[in-house]
Amino acid sequence: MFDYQREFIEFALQQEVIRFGEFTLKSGRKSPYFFNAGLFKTGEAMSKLGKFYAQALVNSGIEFDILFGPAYKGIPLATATAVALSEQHGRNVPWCFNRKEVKDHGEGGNIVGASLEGRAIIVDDVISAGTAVREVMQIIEPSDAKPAAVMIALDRQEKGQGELSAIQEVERDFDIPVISIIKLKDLLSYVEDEEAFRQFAPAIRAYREQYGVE
Ligand code: OMP
Repeated sequence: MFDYQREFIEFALQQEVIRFGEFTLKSGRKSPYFFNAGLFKTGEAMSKLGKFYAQALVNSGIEFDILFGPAYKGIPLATATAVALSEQHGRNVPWCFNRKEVKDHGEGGNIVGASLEGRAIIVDDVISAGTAVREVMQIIEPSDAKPAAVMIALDRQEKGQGELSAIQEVERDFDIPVISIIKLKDLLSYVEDEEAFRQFAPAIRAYREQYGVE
């Protein structure tokens, strides 16, 4: 695990974005941990978060032209990443997002911000079973953009529709990489290392036995 990944876990725990307990996921799976990106809820938190996304994106070496933030949760994430790319990495990258409701007056259309074209990075929060990211691909398909990668904060390393991980299925079906700031394995090794969190490790390991993939 890199230093910035450990820092990210500590930051997310401090903001209560990562919590332990019993949570029912979108997929119906019952998880002993949950990552709620909506709880990065101050200016300072968003500023830091954008830096983590931008760092992971730059480290990936992937070439891209535009950031796309799918509504709703992807919108502030793409915004914060674009700001950090400009301020920290000297890269002035266009960004845009979709409306969930199609607008038929005013400027019309359902994309706001830069026009959606070129190699697009889809900036989102979490992939579990991969349903949300498939919906995003359908939004991009009719545009002039081509997905270059999906960028998320947490890869839960779970099975998708079959035996592969949801991420492997996305990589296979859309022929693009998925970049994450951290993966479940990083979170688990952090929890195992830290006295204060070690109590949560057995439930996470049991969950990984049931739904996880390597
Ligand atoms: P999948 O569509 O199954 O990949 O789940 C991804 C979505 O689930 C995310 O976009 C979130 O809305 C939600 N989610 C979280 O935000 N955090 C988690 O730790 C787990 C989930 C989830 O429900 O799987």
